[in-house]
Amino acid sequence: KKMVQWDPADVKAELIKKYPPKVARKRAKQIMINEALENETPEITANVRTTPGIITMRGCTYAGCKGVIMGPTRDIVNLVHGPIGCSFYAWLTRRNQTDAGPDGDNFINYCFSTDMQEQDIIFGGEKKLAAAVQEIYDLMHPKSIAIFATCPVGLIGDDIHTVAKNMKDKLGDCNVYAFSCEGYKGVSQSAGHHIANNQVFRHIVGENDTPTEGEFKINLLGEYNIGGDGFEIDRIFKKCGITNIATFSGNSTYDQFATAHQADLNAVMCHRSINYVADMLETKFGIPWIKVNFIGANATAKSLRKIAAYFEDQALIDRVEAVIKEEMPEVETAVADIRSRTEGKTAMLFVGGSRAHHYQELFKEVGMKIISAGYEFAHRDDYEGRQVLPNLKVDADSRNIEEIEVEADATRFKPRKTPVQLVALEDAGVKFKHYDGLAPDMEEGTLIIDDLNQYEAEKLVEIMKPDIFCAGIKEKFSIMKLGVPMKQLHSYDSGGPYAGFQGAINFYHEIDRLTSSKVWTYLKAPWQESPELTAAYVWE
Ligand code: CFN
Ligand code: HCA
Repeated sequence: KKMVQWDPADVKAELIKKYPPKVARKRAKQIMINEALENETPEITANVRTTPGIITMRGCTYAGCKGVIMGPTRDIVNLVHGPIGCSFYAWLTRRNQTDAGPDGDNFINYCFSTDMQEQDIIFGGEKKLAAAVQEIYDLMHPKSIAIFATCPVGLIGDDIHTVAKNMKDKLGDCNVYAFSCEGYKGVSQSAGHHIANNQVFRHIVGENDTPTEGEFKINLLGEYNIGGDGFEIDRIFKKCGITNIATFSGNSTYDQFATAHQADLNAVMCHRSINYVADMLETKFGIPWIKVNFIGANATAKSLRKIAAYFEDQALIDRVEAVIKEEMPEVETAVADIRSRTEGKTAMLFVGGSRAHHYQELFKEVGMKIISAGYEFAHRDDYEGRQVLPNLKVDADSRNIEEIEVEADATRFKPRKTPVQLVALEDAGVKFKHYDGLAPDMEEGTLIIDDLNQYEAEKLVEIMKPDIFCAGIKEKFSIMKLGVPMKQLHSYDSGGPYAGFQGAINFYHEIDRLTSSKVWTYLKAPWQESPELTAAYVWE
């Protein structure tokens, strides 16, 4: 096995060498060499605009709102108001699975769009939108219709919220609401999460007071059932006797959201995408939240124990221990089988806003090292592992939330605080939530890179030669062409589930298969086989 040693400072210098000075200065702040973890969290710039011209890995605000948060709901009809491309290219791309049972509504396979044309852009699209809502109602009779604006709608100023309200009044038994989630609204998907969370809370949560059954009632926040992850987590909850009232939003229903205020505890899986709902549920309904992670077998066991500990019920604590004891032997057998092949191998993870962190657990369980990782759009708190509670103003009697800033401020935590100062602030009454962050969990000397782009991804792989690179579909083939195995951690390629105990076993086997395959050694570019072709292929 090769042992390439690099100086992280050299790698960083190499990554930004080609940029114009201004761009290089900006990128330098988003590339961090991890350091002094116990005493101080190193600083990284995050959640800022991508420099035009750079091919970012990010998606848009509409992707975050419609695709990520609302997409996985199964009985709410998601209607996209905009040109058909916005809808078509987002149609069934996220592998969020559903199971509606024999009688449940499931609209997930459909693609609903107002198909705006030039004439709608010129004369306005509100009438067309109202007609589309009526058509959906007549055809499907859903409990609820959600409307999503794409870029042109914001530019021409269609009042989608008034259309939604009028249609809700007209239809009577169908809750209709709208999301101003035009793609350009923020610097990434992240603004879309925020817009979605606010509207779900304002229009749905608390709408249904029919009592829910169950002794230990929780909501699972920030789990989107990609590749069936949510099914595996629900299987484990059920075994433990924990009732999951609502998952936000994998395989979820309108009524799950509407009854979510009846839970005793919120377990937050992907903090980045859903922290807003967690905070609002705490502020308005007094439901506390804890951070969990079901990616990794040990992380799963730890999260179950955390939930059980919250309820302080001995029978539940014992049951959770029994479930862990029953599930772990199969996990341990799988690790013992493959660890001899995976031990010491290296991985890079560049994904969204939480998986670049959560998946490190799974790699560590099979003895692999993470040499570089980063988020596409996370905020500084996700890197650093703490959150300042937003100053939410929720009116106790009505559902009015004073809009909190949609565009989070990258300078929110400046001047930087050391943990000692943070504790002092807490003592002084400033409320913080602490949870694991990516930087404190990574080793010293590793490279943490925010909003990695196509150019840097290839450079990084060329220099550091990881045994596996994890990212999304846009990166997949350029990395494979470099002869490095690539695993998609968004869609899981065609695999999954990877959450929970069974998911962990699936993932170990997948990583073993990818990193132990000899196929990569057969892959040679034409200019590597015939150096005389170099001039024709490599032009730099
Ligand atoms: S399922 Fe989640 S786990 S919701 Fe978020 S931050 Fe995206 S769609 Mo892609 S895979 Fe990714 Fe996370 Fe949370 Fe998914 S890491 S980028 S917006 N994400
Ligand atoms: C999105 C969704 C995405 C994209 C995945 C990818 C997802 O950001 O619009 O780039 O492979 O998980 O489906 O993050």
